Amino acid sequence: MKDYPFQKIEKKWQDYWLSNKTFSVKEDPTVPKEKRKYVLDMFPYPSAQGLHVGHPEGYTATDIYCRYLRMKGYKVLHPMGFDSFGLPAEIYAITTGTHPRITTEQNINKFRKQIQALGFSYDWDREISTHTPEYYKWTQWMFLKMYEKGLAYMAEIPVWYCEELGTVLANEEVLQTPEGPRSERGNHPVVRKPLRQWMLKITAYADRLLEGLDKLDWPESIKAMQRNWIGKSEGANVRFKIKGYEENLEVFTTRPDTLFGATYMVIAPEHPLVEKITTEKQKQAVKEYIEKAQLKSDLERTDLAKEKTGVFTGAYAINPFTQQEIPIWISDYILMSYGTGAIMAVPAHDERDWEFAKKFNLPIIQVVSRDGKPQELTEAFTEEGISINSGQFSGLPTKEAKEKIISYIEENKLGRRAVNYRLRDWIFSRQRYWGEPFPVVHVEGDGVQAVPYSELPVTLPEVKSYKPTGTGESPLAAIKEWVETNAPDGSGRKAYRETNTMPQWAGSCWYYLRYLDPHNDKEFASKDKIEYWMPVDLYVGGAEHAVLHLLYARFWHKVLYDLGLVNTDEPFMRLVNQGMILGEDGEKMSKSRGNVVNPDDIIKEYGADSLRMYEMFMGPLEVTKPWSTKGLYGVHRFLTRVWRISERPIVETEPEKEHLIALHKTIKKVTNDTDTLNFNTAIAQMMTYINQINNLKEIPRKLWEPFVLLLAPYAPHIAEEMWEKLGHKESLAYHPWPQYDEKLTIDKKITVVVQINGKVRAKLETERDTPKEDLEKLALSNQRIKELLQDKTVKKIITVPNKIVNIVI
Ligand code: ANZ
Repeated sequence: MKDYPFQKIEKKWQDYWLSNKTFSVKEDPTVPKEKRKYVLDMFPYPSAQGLHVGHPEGYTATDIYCRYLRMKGYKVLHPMGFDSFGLPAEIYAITTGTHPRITTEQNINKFRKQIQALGFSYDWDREISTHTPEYYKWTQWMFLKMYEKGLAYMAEIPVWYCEELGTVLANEEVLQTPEGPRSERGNHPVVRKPLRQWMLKITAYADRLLEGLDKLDWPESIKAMQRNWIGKSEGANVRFKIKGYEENLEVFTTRPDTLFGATYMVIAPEHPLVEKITTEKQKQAVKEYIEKAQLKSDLERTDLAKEKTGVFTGAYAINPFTQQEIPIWISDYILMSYGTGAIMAVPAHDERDWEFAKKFNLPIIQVVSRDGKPQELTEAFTEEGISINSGQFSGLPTKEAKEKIISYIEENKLGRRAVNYRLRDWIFSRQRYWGEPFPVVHVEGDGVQAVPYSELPVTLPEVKSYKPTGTGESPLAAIKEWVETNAPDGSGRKAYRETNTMPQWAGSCWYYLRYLDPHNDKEFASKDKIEYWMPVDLYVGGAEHAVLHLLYARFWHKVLYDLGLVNTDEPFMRLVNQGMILGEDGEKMSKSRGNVVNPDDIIKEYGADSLRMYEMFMGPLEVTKPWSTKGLYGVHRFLTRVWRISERPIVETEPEKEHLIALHKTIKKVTNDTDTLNFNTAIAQMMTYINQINNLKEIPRKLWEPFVLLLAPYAPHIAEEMWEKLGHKESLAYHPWPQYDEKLTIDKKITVVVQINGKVRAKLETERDTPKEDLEKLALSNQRIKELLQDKTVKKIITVPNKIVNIVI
């Protein structure tokens, strides 16, 4: 099939687009807002491995959509860049001594080449990389804005620390294994360690991050994951007296209606009262228990399936509703980081409390039932129902009981209504070299001072060794000349630079804004340009970013919005997640399985157009699908057939009606499907069309030109080449999209049902408007009807044209 010279064609058009800047876009104020579109891809981390076949999937989808929109007359912003700070380059530097900037920039060059070899229509004048000082100057600038607003603060908190990697890891970067917690990267042991960290107060935005989801056109599954991650719970904080002590034990509960059933209390091993209230007799057991708990992760501790463990403190609390003395236990299923770090246990109505009570023989009192009557419980009854055994509140349905009890609690000063979020503040520092330095210094005897805006960026110094110091500090801590400086207030006092760096998420929180104005050295982006393009109309990327990146970026954007720096309070109006591409064997692609498909090889052998089109033809964009070499051949054969047709004589004669109908149906289907991102079915329709016209020896121009335009977003190189062969001097990139004639797309064939005595017995495929007599003849000659009528007499036939033939016997 060598007659389709894809290599030559693809190189030619890629060079053409680049040198003519075909896809660079300028703001034109005469274009109305609704005619502008911002279509964004999740920018890649430039890994040493280069592009994998998952990248072109999302990138092809947005490229098709952008090319289509341009032909529809839209002004389209479609940029690309690199998320170029990150751990792999630093780890590589530790072993080889090569500066992370050097490897990162090599990788970027490789990525750019690979991306360009796929013919994507990015505006390369807007390319950015998050590791450049011109970029991270603004990341630092935004951090200072947050610091000024009180949204960035320092805290000493227990974090996952990996000795081997020499860094703190986020919860999501830690795996629970039978050998204990391990780093996701490299499988090294990790431990809990209290360290001073920079934190961002994302919790202050919890409610708005929740509410904002309602107006977004995002997959429901992603919204659900964000809601769950934020985890809003409503209930009350209630104070219990501790027998023999001044202090109260405060708990958070979402079920204040079950207070009469609280038969014991449980506090977290880290709870500040543990030491105080533990009796002499229990000291040793408590100490041992706490040591064990420290080795577990939150996930492990709260795992429902896990066998409950615990230890009695020896102390008692007083249930403020029953006045009963109830024992205070310690258990690791209570997290110090949630609510108040203590609970009232209601074993009759909470699964974990039930298990715990069964194991340690604690009393179980039912206080809610389905019908207001007590029953024999064999497990916790966790549903809502009617309160029982609850004094004056008995007989109330759960919702009402909650409200009444909360009012009672507030009136009697036992506590107050409370809301809790699972969302925690964002640990925003890493003990690494290859990241954005914090623009702050620690002044001797005076704490933190911001570096003045005029001195930004605070650039990364050159270092000799990238190895972490092992004390939990970043390699930057070892560079005295950089660390030691003077206080920015001019007081002449000694100051030390912050040696932590920002996490990789920082740069990706706002990169979509820098594309708007990438060379501006006065602002991160001008107001006009933000106003012109924002918000992003379509954002495409992997579902693995469901919470972290997509939640962090939304938070960051809301902060900028509150500062009056952006014009919308949400950055990404519509989100689409491409499905994962699995190996030919149906397994996730991985080096160790040996099932990785390399896009470079495919491009070399079959061309970028074949790869693009194949990835779109595999199935709906959002679903997970396995690679199929056969499928790739199929698409390549299709493009070869298209190429061969383009080599036939083009004639100016009027096409046959049947071919015109085929064309207009194709225009209609490809238009609708491209508009709704249903690329696989659009391609199937183009294939049908090619089969329908393939037997023509000469091709009427009227049948060919529109097809070339329809194909262009999908296989732009071959389309441009064929367009040129048709005699056009200019790229088709901005040529108007073909129109269809609705009349030519209406199906002529219709289905008429045949009934016998009102029961449907057969269906006839006929031409629309077949005359009554012909319909009756057709019905009576139908095989099934003939059989059914064999020995019957037909009394009457009632026929409604285009609809029904009813035979009465
Ligand atoms: C009494 C009770 C009775 C509860 C009942 C539940 C059911 P969410 O929805 O996750 O917010 N809880 C409170 N703080 C906790 C902590 N630090 N660690 C572990 N568990 C904690 O759940 C809130 C419920 O989880 C609270 O309501 C509390 O148990 C428990 F029939 O209080 B409940």
